[in-house]
Amino acid sequence: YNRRQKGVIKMTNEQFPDNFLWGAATSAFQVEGGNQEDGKGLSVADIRSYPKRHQQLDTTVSVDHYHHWREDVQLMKELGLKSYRFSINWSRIFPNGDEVEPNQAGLRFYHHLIDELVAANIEPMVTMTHFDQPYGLVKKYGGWVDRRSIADFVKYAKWLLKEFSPQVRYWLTINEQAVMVLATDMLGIDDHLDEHTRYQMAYQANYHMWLAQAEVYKLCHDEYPNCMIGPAVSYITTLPASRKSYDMLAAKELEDFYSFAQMDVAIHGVIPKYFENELANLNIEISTQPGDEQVLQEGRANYLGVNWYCTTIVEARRDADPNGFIFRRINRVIDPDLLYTEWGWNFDPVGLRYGLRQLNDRYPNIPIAITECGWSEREELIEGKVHDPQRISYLHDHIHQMWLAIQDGVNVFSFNPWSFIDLLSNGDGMEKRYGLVFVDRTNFDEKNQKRYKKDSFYYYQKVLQTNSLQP
Ligand code: BGP
Repeated sequence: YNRRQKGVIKMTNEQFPDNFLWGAATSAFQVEGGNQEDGKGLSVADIRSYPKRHQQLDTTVSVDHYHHWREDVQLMKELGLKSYRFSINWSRIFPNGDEVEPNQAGLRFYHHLIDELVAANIEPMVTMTHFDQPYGLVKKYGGWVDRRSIADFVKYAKWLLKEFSPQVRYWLTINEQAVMVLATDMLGIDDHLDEHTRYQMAYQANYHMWLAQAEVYKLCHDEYPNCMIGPAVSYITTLPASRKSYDMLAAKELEDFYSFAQMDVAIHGVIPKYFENELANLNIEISTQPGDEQVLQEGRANYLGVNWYCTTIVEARRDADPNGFIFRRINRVIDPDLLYTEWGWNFDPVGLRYGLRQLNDRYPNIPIAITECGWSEREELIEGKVHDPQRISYLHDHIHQMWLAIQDGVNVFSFNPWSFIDLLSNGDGMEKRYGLVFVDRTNFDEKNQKRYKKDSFYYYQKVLQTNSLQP
């Protein structure tokens, strides 16, 4: 593909607010390894089958952050991070998910990590679960699909808040719920079931996740009023392929269903009618209990974690059944003017500003942390160096658009590139890299996992040092 270099941007004095939280992000199963050490149980992420060609790649070692955490925090310090977004591995704390008491060795690991971060003046931003429900709960009752999962998550969240809240002020409950619901095996649902059954189960799970989070939001506000808590939502800003009303409606319907439903429930505490209509199109019925509406209403997030990578462009399929599922009513369109990664994710920084403006219109002045934002490449080490100009360009242009959005009045207080360090991609293992730090291993060769700073590390370091965008 055509490698686009940095866009021509008219520079103004792009200074960021003094207390802006410059971070970087990872998640537990993607970096830690040590997936059965110190009493850890297996999680859905650990057992989930990777695509066939990556069968030998698993979470046993990942990039071995479990044994390199001190060195990794040193690198964060050198980078100048003000915050670090990571997740706690649920099954390190509750190995099977249903224990009454937590695994002390699991708590200890995160105490050490958090102490080290705080000592380095790095504010921890912690995700409670990032695709990693304990597999024990899936075996016991089907995981999130079963209503008992609510109590097991709330118990876990209570422990986390109690143990870590003095040091951790920023909490994210569940990472990218909408992604798990669509890729149903991420919830531990058997791939062999027919599609209707899988979706029926997945949207029931989605409902339980909403209730569980609402309980945790309320608990957190009541007992830890200094904390901020919200979901980490996958926000794919969705653009119409043309100005025709049907294409614009198709884009809106997809964006509403996939991204805004998640945020509407977290912020407004009500399940939107447009979401229920889509489930009706799928012939899905959600089983509920009296009092659920009140739980959703009483437990709401006080900030939004937004995972933002790219836009998607869609057109309406005008021959489709108007009462069919939204994904059958649209086609995805490729814009020949945009650069795409090898995996089909575009480079469309203005889409970030547009998306942030939409969020602010919908939830006026809501505090927003961009909890993921990044560019993937295949990369290798050449004479101890990794040159990643496209990632630098991506960071530059997205930080620029975020700055413009802040000037527009959007309340963005934190930015976290995905990812701090190379890690297992969800579908492509080590082939698809996002890190500011390179890790020397490949899918099938663990090597020594030695760390190397990429060019983008030094670029981002300058932004953090000056608290402003570097031309
Ligand atoms: C988000 C996830 C991350 C991360 C990222 C990149 O959906 O929250 O866990 O993996 O996307 O996706 P991928 O790994 O598929 O490239």
